[in-house]
Amino acid sequence: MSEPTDLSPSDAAKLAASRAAIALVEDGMKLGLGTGSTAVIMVRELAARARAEGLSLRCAATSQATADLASSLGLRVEPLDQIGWLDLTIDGADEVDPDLNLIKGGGGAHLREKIVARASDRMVVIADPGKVVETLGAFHLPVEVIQFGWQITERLIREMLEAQGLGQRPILLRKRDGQPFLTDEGNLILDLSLEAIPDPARLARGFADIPGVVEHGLFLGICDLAIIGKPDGSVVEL
Ligand code: ABF
Repeated sequence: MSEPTDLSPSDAAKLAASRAAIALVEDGMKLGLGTGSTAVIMVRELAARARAEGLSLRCAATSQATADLASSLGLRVEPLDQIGWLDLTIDGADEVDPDLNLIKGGGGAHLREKIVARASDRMVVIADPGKVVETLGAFHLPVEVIQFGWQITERLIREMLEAQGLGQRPILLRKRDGQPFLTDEGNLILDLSLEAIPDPARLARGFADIPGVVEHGLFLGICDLAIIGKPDGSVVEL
């Protein structure tokens, strides 16, 4: 793989994490490919390694954007159901805590990301040091909701947060170019500014009781390994 020049410290860290994760890939593997800027770097590196070593890989993508990128680089991308169970998924995250719990969904792809991650023997997160936190919640928590009755769903979320002592926090309907952002599944996203999530498992159970919630960005007990890259090219594993 050629050495990129002029990388920002953050991109150098993402590259280091990507390369360490890609070292886990073996010929014949079925892979889940994440979404986001770290995943873009990882997919580029993966494609370069697959080309250089003639690896035979089958990939399921967590978003249309990743599917398009991976295909354009020569990786074999197939529908998840066609591949079946995956050996390894490599994805980015918005926050990682010391127990490997995550917030994901800043890119709006957490529904597919969670399905793909749960369909994998191993889920590895790649991130730069800015993603590591003691307590989840400084990053907004994305909640994907169906369009039908979304304002009722928002109200039920507010009531649930209130009941859990997390009330009175801003909830924003995500927009892009002034229009409601639609996920790959055609749903809306509500971004919750919670500041801190003292009991992520309790919050996840709260979302499970609200019918219009399709999926939230808390990934609890799903990640097996987090590889944190540093700008100097080294990595730390959590
Ligand atoms: C996806 O991309 C997400 O779930 C997460 O929100 C985001 C991380 O993006 P980046 O790598 O650009 O920080 O994996």
